[in-house]
Amino acid sequence: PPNQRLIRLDEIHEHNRTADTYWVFRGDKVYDITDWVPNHPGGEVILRAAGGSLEPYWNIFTIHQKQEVYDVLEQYFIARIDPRDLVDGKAPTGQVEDPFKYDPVRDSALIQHSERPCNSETPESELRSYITPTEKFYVRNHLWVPNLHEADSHRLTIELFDGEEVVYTVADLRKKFKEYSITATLQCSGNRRSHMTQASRPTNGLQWGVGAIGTATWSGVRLRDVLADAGLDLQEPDENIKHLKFVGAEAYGASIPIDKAIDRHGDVLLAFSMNGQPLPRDHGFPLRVLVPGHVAARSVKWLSKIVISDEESTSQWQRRDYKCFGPNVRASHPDWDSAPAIQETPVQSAITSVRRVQADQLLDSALARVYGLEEDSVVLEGYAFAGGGRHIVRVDISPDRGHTWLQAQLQEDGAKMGASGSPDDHRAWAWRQWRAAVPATQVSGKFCVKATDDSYNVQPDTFEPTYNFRGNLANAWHRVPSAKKT
Ligand code: MTE
Ligand code: MO
Repeated sequence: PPNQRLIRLDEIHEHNRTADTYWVFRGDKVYDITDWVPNHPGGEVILRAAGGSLEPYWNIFTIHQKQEVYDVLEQYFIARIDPRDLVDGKAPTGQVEDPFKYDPVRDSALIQHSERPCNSETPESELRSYITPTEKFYVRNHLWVPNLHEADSHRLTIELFDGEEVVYTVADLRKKFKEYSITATLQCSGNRRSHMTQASRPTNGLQWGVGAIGTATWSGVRLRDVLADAGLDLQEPDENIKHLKFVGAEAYGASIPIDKAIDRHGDVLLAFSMNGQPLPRDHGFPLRVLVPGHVAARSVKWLSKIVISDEESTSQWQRRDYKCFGPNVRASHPDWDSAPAIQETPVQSAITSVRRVQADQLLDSALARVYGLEEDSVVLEGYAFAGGGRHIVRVDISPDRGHTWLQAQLQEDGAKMGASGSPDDHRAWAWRQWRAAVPATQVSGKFCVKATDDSYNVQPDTFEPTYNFRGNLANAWHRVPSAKKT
């Protein structure tokens, strides 16, 4: 039978990532995974295992240790390993380099949800400044931080629709194109997921609080300028071009619709600095995409390749994880393709501080005047953010679980104008900070906050109607116990 073919380890090693066909082994079985690579939900990271054993990687990415994955692998079985190369019936797996070994040291003030990969949120105290301090900006890594240390020589490849490739170094980008700055909020799709879980049912994913969001001034070159230079006709792009795929150096990938990428008011940047400094390694050094108004998952860090395409990125982060299904849909049976990938995000708000202030200490007299306060009061602070460039027009606060409401004071809009440079085109790419105060005697039960954007989109009052098993886009009213002190 054909399955009796035996292969020596040396021959397997030759089918590594530099070869035309990729082989891997597990136990004493050999698989030719060449045809699987384009379909691998985690992208080309799978090539790290080519020519050797899958097992060390599956020990790092334990998500693979399930029947569904074993079944996929079995389809690519080609042979067994020659018994001369086996010890106790298995081939030696060898040592692999720890991919996390180049991860940077992080600020100890960040609230860590996982270490490898690093997922850490901004503490509430740091969410109250308009620009989030760079070292306190939340970090959301699906994999490791790639070992990139040279900014100038880092290469970005742009694959045009006909397959032709144009390469720019970061130094080329700086030299050739005008630099723009935009102030934009990045919000993870999972921000406030823990609130959905607590109010409704369990969700898959990191249980973020209010801090998987932050605002920075990003500088770089306009993506549309670079695309035009590379050869894309911005006025009349080929009608089959639908998406722009972004590939990160560590293997993460995502895409955005071509319209957003080439919109002169879309302000999509290839950014190399954050708050006036080179991007920190955790935030994409030396180059990241910044897609303002869209879920942060599309702002691909450590950008190494852009593909002009007729289809979305095939990564799991485009085709699976960042989608919302109905409240009834179970994690085990989603029809992944039935829901669109999240791009622009819905309106969001959160309370980041609740402070009781004595009548004689109403330090902020402006706030006391606005609200006519003369007695002991509670001062609330927070943020509100609308996706898609929509402005926040109002933030409502309830001191009594939603029975009565008052309007918060929106703090100054500290955003620099969009990359288009005209104040008339100023899209709201960044959050608004807000403050409110209520007499302590009016407080009963929980505080609630909800925001309204300039399309009159509002937040749902409870989580149940928008519950989804992935816990994405958790934006129901934020409720905070009135007893809580910050
Ligand atoms: N880009 C790469 N290359 N790898 C990643 O893991 N995570 C995405 C996005 N871009 C990610 C990435 C997600 S889900 C989010 S929320 C943001 O980066 C987080 O950006 P930050 O870590 O700079 O806050
Ligand atoms: Mo995210």
